[in-house]
Amino acid sequence: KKQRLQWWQDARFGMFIHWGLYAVPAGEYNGKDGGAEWIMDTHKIPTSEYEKYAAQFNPQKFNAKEWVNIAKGAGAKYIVFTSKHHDGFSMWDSKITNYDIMDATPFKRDVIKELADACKAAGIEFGLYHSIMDWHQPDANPKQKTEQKPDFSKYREEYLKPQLAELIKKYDPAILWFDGEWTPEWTEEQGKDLYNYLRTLKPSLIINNRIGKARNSMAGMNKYENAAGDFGTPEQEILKSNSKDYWESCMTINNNWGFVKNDHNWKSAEKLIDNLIDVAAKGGNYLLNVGPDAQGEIPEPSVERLAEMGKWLDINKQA
Ligand code: FUL
Repeated sequence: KKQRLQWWQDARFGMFIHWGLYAVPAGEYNGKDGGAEWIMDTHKIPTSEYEKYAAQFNPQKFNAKEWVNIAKGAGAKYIVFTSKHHDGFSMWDSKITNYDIMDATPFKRDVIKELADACKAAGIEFGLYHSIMDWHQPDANPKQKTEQKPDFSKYREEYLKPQLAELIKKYDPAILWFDGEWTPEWTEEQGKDLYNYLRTLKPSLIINNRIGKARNSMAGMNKYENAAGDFGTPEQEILKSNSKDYWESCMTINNNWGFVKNDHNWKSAEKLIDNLIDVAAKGGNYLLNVGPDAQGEIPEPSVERLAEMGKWLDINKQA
């Protein structure tokens, strides 16, 4: 494990990207504020209603090279991009569903392919965030009011796993970053099985602890030993002291992960640099998030701050 995780630990700094259909409503539904990537749940938007955002998703300004340059300029050594968030929408050309960027949007470009290629060209490692919980798949959704009883094992075997195999085969990600593991049907045993399965598909894969059930809430480190996954995932917080376990703090630059047009609460560049130093000093990684808008652009305040972080890192490399 030490050898497998070496590059990741040395990297120290990554850029998280939350991008999906939720960039279209941008934190507002029927004149009411609230919810970013959670907007479907926040406003209890019915599936058939939420699906309509796909027809509006046409980010003409999307440019994978530009995003990767922003990450590289910031000093980030890897990117983690949302292949599928809780809303269930697939951001790549998936053969397993039509609820994806190629079949359901007028954009019809495989952004994961473009990002994976751009990362490769730039020498940046590429990772994918993938939600186990899925509000769109009837079989994954215990609350879904359909005639048929949801069959979670069907979702797991015939949808979740084939999609992950597809992602590995097509885009060769270095990291899989799971989430939504708290969905009630998911168990530690299923997490371990999935972990083993994915590592047989790609032995060098690095996988976070949210593939299993050991995460201790937002503090993110494991509640018990021998849990599934390779590293802990504190969310919006930094460990109080060094840990013998591998860990990565993920954090937003403003208040939200997904794009919210009224969220202007940007952390200062000083604060972000401070956080990076704090995390690195305690042996962790810092995964800093951006939420591109519906046009495909990373908000300018994020771009500015990331550039300042890069400048600071450059100066201190030479010192
Ligand atoms: C959380 C998710 O529910 C958020 O939407 C976000 O993706 C964050 C990184 O993880 O648990």
